[in-house]
Amino acid sequence: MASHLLGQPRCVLVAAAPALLFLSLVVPFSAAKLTTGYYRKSCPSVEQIVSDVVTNKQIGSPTTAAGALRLFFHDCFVGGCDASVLISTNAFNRAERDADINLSLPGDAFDAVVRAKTALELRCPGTVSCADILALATRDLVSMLGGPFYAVPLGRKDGLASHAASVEGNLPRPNMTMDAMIALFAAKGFTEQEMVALAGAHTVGFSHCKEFAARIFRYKAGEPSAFDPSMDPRFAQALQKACAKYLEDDTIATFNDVMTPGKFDNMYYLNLKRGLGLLASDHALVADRRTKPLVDLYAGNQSAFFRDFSRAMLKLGLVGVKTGRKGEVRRRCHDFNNLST
Ligand code: HEM
Ligand SMILES: *[C@@H]1O[C@H](CO)[C@@H](O)[C@H](O)[C@H]1NC(C)=O
Ligand SMILES: *[C@@H]1O[C@H](CO)[C@@H](O)[C@H](O)[C@H]1NC(C)=O
Ligand SMILES: CC(=O)N[C@H]1CO[C@H](CO)[C@@H](O)[C@@H]1O
Repeated sequence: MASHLLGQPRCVLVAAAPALLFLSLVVPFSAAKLTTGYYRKSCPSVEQIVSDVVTNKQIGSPTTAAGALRLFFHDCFVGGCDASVLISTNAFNRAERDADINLSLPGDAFDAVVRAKTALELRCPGTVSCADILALATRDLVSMLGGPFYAVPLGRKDGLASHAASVEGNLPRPNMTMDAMIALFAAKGFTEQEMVALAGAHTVGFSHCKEFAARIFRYKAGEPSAFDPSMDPRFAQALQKACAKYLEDDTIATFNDVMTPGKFDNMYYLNLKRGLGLLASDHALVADRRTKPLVDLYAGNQSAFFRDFSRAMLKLGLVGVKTGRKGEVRRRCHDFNNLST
């Protein structure tokens, strides 16, 4: 691996020094084979094509970007960044995307990848993996929202398995303790600092009411309107109003970042300090002494957030990557090439 391609001293260190690999067991050796120039000969315009397609998609459907970012995270944390999250359930297999937690993995983000794949199949058939498309699309969409633009090493193969049952235990839940959350990210090779930087993704997108209902309804037994006292009272009351009918209507959702919902910025961290964090897991970052200094850092310095978010996203994109014969380049992103697998 050429170190300049990653430009990431920490990742280079991990890849170049096998003795250190025990620190992050899930970044496999194969990840070192990814390069930004992977399709230089076989599909030189891949980045331009993906960028054109997803830019158009985002303009038409502004929820695409946050959806893609979450989709990428879920894909990488469940069995590696191998587009297994894109596989459709069929009569023989309940796929990853149909785990309960998928609620709201939104159609627009799937569609953005499918459209980019269609455009790429016309230009360079059978060449670019769906896993690489999702990684590129996510990067492009983050930067469209005002976030950082970072290099994306390529050469991921698409995975050969996708099971709903593999999801449990691999994704964080809003009601997890900080110990459990730190342990989950550590198991995927991420430090506390990287976890806090990645959580900054919640500066965009939505959450459904049931994900934070426990904070705003009956926080104290027998008191229907009691909310978590760590929340700004006006924020909590506004959420109670917005979510009043959430049990009858499970589509009701609210912005993760109430101040600048569609902008990728460091407002998420400023919100946490003001009691404007939406999920219990968001607020926990500012309440825990291990993570609070990092929240303070990113709240005070957007460049530091962008730098660390970019590095952590690059690392996220290497989790469990498959190369060579460990995977395939799918013809259609939602089906394995051999449909009977
Ligand atoms: C730290 C632990 C995390 C927890 C507990 C968590 C949990 C959640 C939950 C419950 C939602 C709302 C889903 C819904 O109701 O539709 C959500 C949304 C979202 N999450 Fe996370 N998440 C975490 C970390 C991350 C990371 C690391 C990323 C990406 C790098 C991410 C990206 C997103 C995005 C972009 C959305 C908005 C999706 C949309 O608008 O469609 N999250 N998260
Ligand atoms: C967290 O929520 C999930 C899903 O709603 C539930 O199954 C689990 O028991 C909860 N865990 C804790 C520690 O409350
Ligand atoms: C903010 O972070 C950047 C990037 O790490 C650093 O170069 C800069 O000095 C920091 N700014 C302040 C005011 O601390
Ligand atoms: C977007 C998506 O794939 N949603 C699915 C999530 O899982 C439920 C069943 O658990 C399906 O009905 C949805 O279609």
